[in-house]
Amino acid sequence: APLELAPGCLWWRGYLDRAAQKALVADIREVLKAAPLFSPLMPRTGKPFSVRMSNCGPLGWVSDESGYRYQPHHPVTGEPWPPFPAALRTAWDELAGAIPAPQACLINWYGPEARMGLHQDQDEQEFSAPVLSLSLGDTAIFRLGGVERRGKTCSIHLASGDALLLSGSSRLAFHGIDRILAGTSTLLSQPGRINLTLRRVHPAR
Ligand code: MD3
Ligand code: FE
Repeated sequence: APLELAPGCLWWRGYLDRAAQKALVADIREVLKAAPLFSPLMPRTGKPFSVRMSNCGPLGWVSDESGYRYQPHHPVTGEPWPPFPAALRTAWDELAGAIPAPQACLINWYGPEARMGLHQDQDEQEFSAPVLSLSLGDTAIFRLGGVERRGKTCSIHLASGDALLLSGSSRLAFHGIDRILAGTSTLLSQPGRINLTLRRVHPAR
């Protein structure tokens, strides 16, 4: 059974076993052959994020000097994003329940020094659908706050195989990755972490 970290924030530790984690990493490596990791740039400053990214599914999240958005093609190759691996749809169906299909899966690649500052996910037009996150590789120190930037926060260690579902009042909570604990997992052939976030971008009807 999951742990409820905050209203609407459910945490399944070890949701994927080691074999399922390995199979999913193999799926993601195939996706990345077709849609290579790119370095998104921050709007306005044009500074690169320390996290590299790619996507699969009909839509993908991108960022550059003109802003954040979802688009159907890779910003560098111009190719459509590869389809979702079947395992991602299975995880969505099991954990998010009988709700409209996800439209985007953002793939975040963290090297040992990468981090992600406290932010809200507000680039979707559908906030009533949950976001589902799956973690692979090295453990991350994840921080979850409230819907206001200055509110209290709590931290958990997100380990390889963990799933986190954000719905209800947690959907617009501030969150970030303070740091990666390099060397805590042997899943990937190098130090680092992959985070997958499955999202609905547009309302279903
Ligand atoms: C809480 N990713 O891609 S995953 C992101 O580990 C993002 O790469 C982090 O924040 C990562 O936007 C955190 C957990 C997560 C994902 C989406 C959320 C937590 C969230 C949306 C709302 C609230
Ligand atoms: Fe986020």
